Amino acid sequence: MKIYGSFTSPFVRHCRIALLETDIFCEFIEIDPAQSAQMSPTKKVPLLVDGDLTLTDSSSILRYIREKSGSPFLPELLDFELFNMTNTVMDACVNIFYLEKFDNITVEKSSYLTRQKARVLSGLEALNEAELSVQLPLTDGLTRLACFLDWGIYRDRICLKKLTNLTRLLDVARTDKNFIKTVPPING
Ligand SMILES: N[C@@H](CCC(=O)N[C@@H](CS)C(=O)NCC(=O)O)C(=O)O
Repeated sequence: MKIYGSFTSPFVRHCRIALLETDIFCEFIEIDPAQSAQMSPTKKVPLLVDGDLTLTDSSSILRYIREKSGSPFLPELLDFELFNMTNTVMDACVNIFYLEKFDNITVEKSSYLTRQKARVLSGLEALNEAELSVQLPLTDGLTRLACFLDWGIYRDRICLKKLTNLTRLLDVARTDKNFIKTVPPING
């Protein structure tokens, strides 16, 4: 089994954490955006290949990893909602990041990006107000959110100053050995 990705992507990080938690052997192959554009029809990472099976989204990859190790994937409705809402907010944030990085299009220059930014802010507030039961091991909904928060801070995209529940979640996640092992590299 091989997983293709980057060491900075929060979507890839969640898969790497799941692999470490389940002890499933999977070779990690680092690829850049040009390679992912060639290898995956979605032109995104992560990408998992296991024999004839190709999975192009972190959600299906996580389900495959969890089920292979005998655990259900996101069995609780509210944890599933947390996972999905985090994905929506994270996609918006990643979008803003890429447009700025590759095309120098900033939020101020685009009304759609202004909407994306508002989505990130209102999403973070709602996530902060959700009643999260934070303890290790984190559920997949909480792991998803922690990967997003850590990436957002790493890329200087979010501020958690007034978001105390999210700060607490990240503090707990940062004590987890697999979260620590998958921390994004400096200058990544
Ligand atoms: N829905 C996808 C999203 C993955 C994603 O957005 N990956 C980013 C890296 S963080 C990417 O490869 N982006 C490349 C691009 O947008 O061209 C998943 O969950 O796997």
